[in-house]
Amino acid sequence: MSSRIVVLISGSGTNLQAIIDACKNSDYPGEVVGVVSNKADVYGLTRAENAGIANIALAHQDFDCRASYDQALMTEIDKFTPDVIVLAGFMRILTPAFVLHYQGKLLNIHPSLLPKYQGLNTHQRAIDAGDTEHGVSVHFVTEELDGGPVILQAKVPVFDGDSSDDLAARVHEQEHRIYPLVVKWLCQNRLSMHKNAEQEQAILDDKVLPASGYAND
Ligand code: NHR
Ligand code: GAR
Repeated sequence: MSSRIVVLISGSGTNLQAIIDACKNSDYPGEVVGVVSNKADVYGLTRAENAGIANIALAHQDFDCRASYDQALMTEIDKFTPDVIVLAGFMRILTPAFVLHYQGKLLNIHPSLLPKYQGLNTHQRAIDAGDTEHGVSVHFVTEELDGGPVILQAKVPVFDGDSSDDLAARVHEQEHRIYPLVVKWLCQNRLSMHKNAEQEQAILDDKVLPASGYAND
């Protein structure tokens, strides 16, 4: 049976598009049933519209605190009865109540080789540090910002003279390859998150994944 995917965005939605496109394949085990943005007038909402997918903007400015925003967000998301929730360039930090509600079903793509460069401006930070490699991580979302267990990473080189935009474009190509793949694993119920004594772990096909996820160089 096809899993119901809801995608949260704040921007242009190229990762959303990659997932929509993957779902067009008849073998893909999921379908995007709804898209929610915290910003109106972003191109990602147009992408949803063009694909005939239900979409809404829920502006965080209309709420007086994070808890009330997240409560409203949960209400909207739950109307879609989702199996999988995908953050794709969603730029609002989520409360513990939200994270708990979707525990084990909530994925994020973060543009760095976690645990490096949690938070924002990751491409510039990698350049400023003189790194020769950079990349992207797909991870389960937990209360700890960009701290949940990594499922899959992809690496890219950093070249001399790269601007932040150059590097972002190179990372984006890898994002569009790996995010539909990880979403597929979750849709197939091959992937889960478990807590052992100290920490959360990502499990794929009954194997505990190492800190850098299910691929080596
Ligand atoms: N929420 C939780 N609880 N845990 C995570 O791992 C999360 C999360 C919400 C979003 C994405 C994340 C990223 O991949 C993400 C992971 C936004 C910020 C941020 O500082 C940081 C990390 C991420 C997303 N947001 C500001 C805020 O005050 C607003 C910034 C803006 O609007 O431009 O929420 O990097
Ligand atoms: C992606 O590069 C994603 O990794 C990043 O935002 C971009 C969204 O692009 N996410 C974050 O920085 C989360 N804080 P998109 O809207 O074209 O998918």
